[in-house]
Amino acid sequence: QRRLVLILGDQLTPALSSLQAADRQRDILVMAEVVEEATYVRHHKKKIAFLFSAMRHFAEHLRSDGWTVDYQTLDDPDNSGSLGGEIARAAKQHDAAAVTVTEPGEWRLRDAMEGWSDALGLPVEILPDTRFIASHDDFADWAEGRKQLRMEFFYREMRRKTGLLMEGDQPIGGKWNFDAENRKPAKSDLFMPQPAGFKPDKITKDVLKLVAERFGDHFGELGPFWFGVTAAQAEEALETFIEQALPKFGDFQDAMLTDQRFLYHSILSLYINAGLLDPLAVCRRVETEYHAGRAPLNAVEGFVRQIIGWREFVRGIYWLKMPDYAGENFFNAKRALPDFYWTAETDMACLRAAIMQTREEAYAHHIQRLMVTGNFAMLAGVDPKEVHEWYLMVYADAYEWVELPNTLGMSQFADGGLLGSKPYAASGNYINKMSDYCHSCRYKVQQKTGEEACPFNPLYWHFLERNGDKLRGNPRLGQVYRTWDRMSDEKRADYLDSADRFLEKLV
Ligand code: FAD
Ligand code: DLZ
Ligand code: SF4
Repeated sequence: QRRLVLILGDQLTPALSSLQAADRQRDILVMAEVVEEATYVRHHKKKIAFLFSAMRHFAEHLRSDGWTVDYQTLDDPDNSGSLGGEIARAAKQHDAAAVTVTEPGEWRLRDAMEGWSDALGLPVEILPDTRFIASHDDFADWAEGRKQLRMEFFYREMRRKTGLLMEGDQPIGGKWNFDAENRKPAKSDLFMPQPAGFKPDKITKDVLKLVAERFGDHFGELGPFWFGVTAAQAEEALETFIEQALPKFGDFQDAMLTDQRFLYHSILSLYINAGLLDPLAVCRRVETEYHAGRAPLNAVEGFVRQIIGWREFVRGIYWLKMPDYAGENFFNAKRALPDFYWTAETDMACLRAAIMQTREEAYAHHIQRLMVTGNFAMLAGVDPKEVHEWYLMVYADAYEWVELPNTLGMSQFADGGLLGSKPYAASGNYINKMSDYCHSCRYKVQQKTGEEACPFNPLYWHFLERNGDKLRGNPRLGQVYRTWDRMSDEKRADYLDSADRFLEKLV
């Protein structure tokens, strides 16, 4: 009996569990561009264009591979506007007996799918997403009975499970983690790597036109559009990264430079999350560079840890804790997201740079997300829900399963320390150490208080003081609070007053 197999926009791989379970002679694959997915948050234009083009290319690939694909474009007059509507239309049209889908990455859609079977009067089978190393049960088993969930211990399990960078049951190099070597500031030079860019083909050009017409008022620049949109192009991007940037990936992982948006990062998250690259295959490919002596251990281990450690870990937390997780607000922060997160119009050079490149590229690297835009929002007391929605909208790699724990947990500490042991709060000094932003800033990073002072400086103490009841008991903050307590009353008042003045003007 004929089945429909729904393939979502971030499931673009032939290895997908639903495709593995399907019969290419009998079954029909359904793919649909729908307004609901493009607007449940108003995604960056580049992100929508990337996904629609990648979806259209993948549909072509499937057809050439012998599959029947029912592909609904956004501008088709019959388009119902939602995935539920599209599957209902297709079920009727093709007289299907059942629906199969690989589990979606977001709780929202997973929850909606629970109602599909009743609505359609057909069985709907939801298969596990086998693109991950840890299944939901694996993670739940690991988490069971632990007071704290720490990435480092989970990561070691993933190293053992995959055998990546292992010598028997021991980590290569005698240590699991070389992060201490990965904190060097960078200097710009003429030979900085650039991520592989691709010229839009006819399919992409059609999509760009459609996105400009239909989503022209969404955040972000549509052009120049240089993302890869096929598995082959994503492979090329991987090889470019390996050749140009991987050897220094570790050393400069935390660095930031005004005129270097990509530094030694891979710019692969959008491809991995959409299915164009397989995460484990990427790690194995990168591991061969270490064995061939072309990349040092701190780079290769650091890269592998981001993928089999952090990426898997945040997904585990997401499915373990949703749906309540999205509503957490440990500090009870209520401020609206400042306007400059949309316009980049601010005198703070670090925020301006991070937001401008976000607008133009739908990309910022990890330390910009964590220590610039994230850190500022937490210090200023912005409502974590607004912060979360911003991150989900503006980055080409953003889906809730990976974005939410990173934003709400790691960057805003809104889960009260489930994901991290202390808030990533930092004053201007950290940004100055890791970047060149402060040279071109109107504010003075060395100045602690007053009109000219870097706003991060008073905001840092204001954050700690106003949340003292929640944070003073944290052993990792003991030293910081001792420093605060040792200051004169006058100095403390000066900090708090400077921060209040800044916050009063912040809209
Ligand atoms: P690289 O620095 O080259 O890292 C290599 C790969 O490791 C990435 O491609 C990615 O697949 C993985 N990775 C690295 N760090 C993480 C992490 N913390 N969590 C999960 N995977 C990681 N990543 C997303 O993929 N989608 C998001 O929506 C997202 N939102 C974030 C929001 C905040 C507030 C923060 C602090 C981080 C977020 N991250 C997110 C994690 C990280 O910033 C991005 O994965 C990374 O910047 C992507 O760029 P890259 O491919 O050049 O990464
Ligand atoms: C993000 C996105 C967008 C913008 N558009 C579509 C779409 O039109 N059709 C589709 O199947 N998927 C789209 N996606 C990806 C989904 O939002 C994603 O599959 C879910 O959020 C689950 O991760
Ligand atoms: Fe950012 Fe402060 Fe440096 Fe300006 S001085 S760039 S606001 S850290």
